[in-house]
Amino acid sequence: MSNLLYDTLFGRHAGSSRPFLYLPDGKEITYQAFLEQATQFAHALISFGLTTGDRVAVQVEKSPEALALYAACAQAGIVFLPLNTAYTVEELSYFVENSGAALVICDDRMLEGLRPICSVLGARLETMNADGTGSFGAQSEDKATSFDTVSRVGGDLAAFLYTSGTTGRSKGAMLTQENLVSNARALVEEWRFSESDCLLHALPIFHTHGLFVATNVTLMAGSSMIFLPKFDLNLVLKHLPQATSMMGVPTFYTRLLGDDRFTGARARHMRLFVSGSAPLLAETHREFEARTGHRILERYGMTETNMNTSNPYDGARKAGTVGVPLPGVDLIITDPETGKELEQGEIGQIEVRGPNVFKGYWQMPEKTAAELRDNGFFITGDLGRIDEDGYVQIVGRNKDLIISGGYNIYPKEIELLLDEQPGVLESAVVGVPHPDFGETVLGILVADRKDAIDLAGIEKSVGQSLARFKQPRRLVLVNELPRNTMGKVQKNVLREAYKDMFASA
Ligand code: MLC
Ligand code: AMP
Repeated sequence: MSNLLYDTLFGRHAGSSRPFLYLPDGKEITYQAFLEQATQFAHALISFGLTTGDRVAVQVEKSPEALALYAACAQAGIVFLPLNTAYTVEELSYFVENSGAALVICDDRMLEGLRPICSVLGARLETMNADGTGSFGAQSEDKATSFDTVSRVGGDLAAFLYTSGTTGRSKGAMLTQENLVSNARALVEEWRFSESDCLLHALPIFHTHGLFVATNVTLMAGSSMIFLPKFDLNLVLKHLPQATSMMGVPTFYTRLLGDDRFTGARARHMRLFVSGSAPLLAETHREFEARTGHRILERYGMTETNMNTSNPYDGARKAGTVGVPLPGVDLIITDPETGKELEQGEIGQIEVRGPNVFKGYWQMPEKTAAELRDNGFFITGDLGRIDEDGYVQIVGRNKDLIISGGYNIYPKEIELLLDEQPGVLESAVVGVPHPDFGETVLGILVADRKDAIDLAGIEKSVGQSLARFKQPRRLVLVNELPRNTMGKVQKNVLREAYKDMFASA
């Protein structure tokens, strides 16, 4: 049976004794061993009664087994739904319910919290821990290592990735097999990946960057990865000499530059450093080149579209730009009011079209229609311009979004929660510059003057509901929020007023 995603990324390596993953404890996993485990997992999924198109929600630590689950879903025609390990039970409940997941796989530490929700929603619950142990693996051990791959074509769904929205409700971006395969193919060519590459992988695998960029590129090229559980500076420095390439968010690069052990000698042998998910400061770009002789290759993408543009491998890598559209991707700049295409050089909203663009938001036809035009262009919500050489510059966002260390945070979700807290009349959440995370979350509160306001209590309560990375790093009390004549909160005024708050954090 043919299955575009499985055959192209995984099945082609059947029987290969080449290394796929190098783990920090010295263990090596060959492509063949990886695929055998994935196949056993595919059998387990089917034995639970899951069928083509069912969703599997997965909140597990980064591990080879977690990756094998992705392969298993591809092979069994099941939609893979990875979730940030920082999400609280409250946050997870929404994803499980909204996606209608038939199976939830979590770490032991989340089991008790998720049990009641899964029971109400009728979802099966299994566990998988960072070391691969857990009920899911235990039920897969005795399964066969061959499997009749479920037939799937390019337009069929491969994965859901949830992305927050300006209304505070997350949307499930439906990604097809063709979205993933076409993008991996383009990136392998553009970035010249081959079997001789070894990628230092320190990103999480529940987002586009670590899963569909880093991992899919490796699989497509048949190269290998040094698979670190997370970005740990010591481990990254230790393993860099064995790698040929690395992909990261800007925080990875500023952290490396902040460490004297990251010398030119340690990086010189590398072939490629890629940055994305958040703006890379031109200053970081220059400092990196001065230290290592390498120009970081910056690219631009998003959950709904995978990668859209990239600086060239061979040509000029321009600091402060995200390069040119990838082959097959159309990118235009339009007037946010009229939607009309603007002249080259003018600033407007970035729209993209191509085989990389998702199918829409799960069960949200109005939101899909608002962002995905009939002619196939997706309105990214980013503001930019195209320079005289055809390079795209991102100059801002047309959406109220904070990007902290590469994670997207929608202020609305946090404001809704802050507004519910005792003593709070209203709130505004803004992103302010942060030396490590690029931007960080600041909560500005107005007291209702009826109840006493307890900032520590609010922090605690918010901490129970929201993942740590979304929690305001600080709460500030003000008499009133600045508003324009229409009564709209002037977030730009707040951002300006507090821009130096974390300058020396
Ligand atoms: C962790 N914390 C964060 C955070 N990550 N806070 C704000 N922003 C973040 N990004 C919190 C933790 O809860 C903890 O809180 C403290 O910071 C330290 O936790 P840690 O586990 O030690 O994490 P740390 O090493 O600091 O993590 C930072 C990071 C990580 C930058 C290494 O966030 C990361 O790997 N980011 C990559 C995100 C990513 O993959 N994005 C791609 C999205 S896809 P406390 O209280 O203990 O301090 C996409 C499309 C595209 O955008 O174009 O790629
Ligand atoms: P996400 O929804 O998590 O996939 O994040 C996508 C958003 O990250 C984009 O819409 C951009 O705002 C931002 N982004 C990704 N890559 C870059 C980049 N290289 N420079 C600036 N912003 C970026």
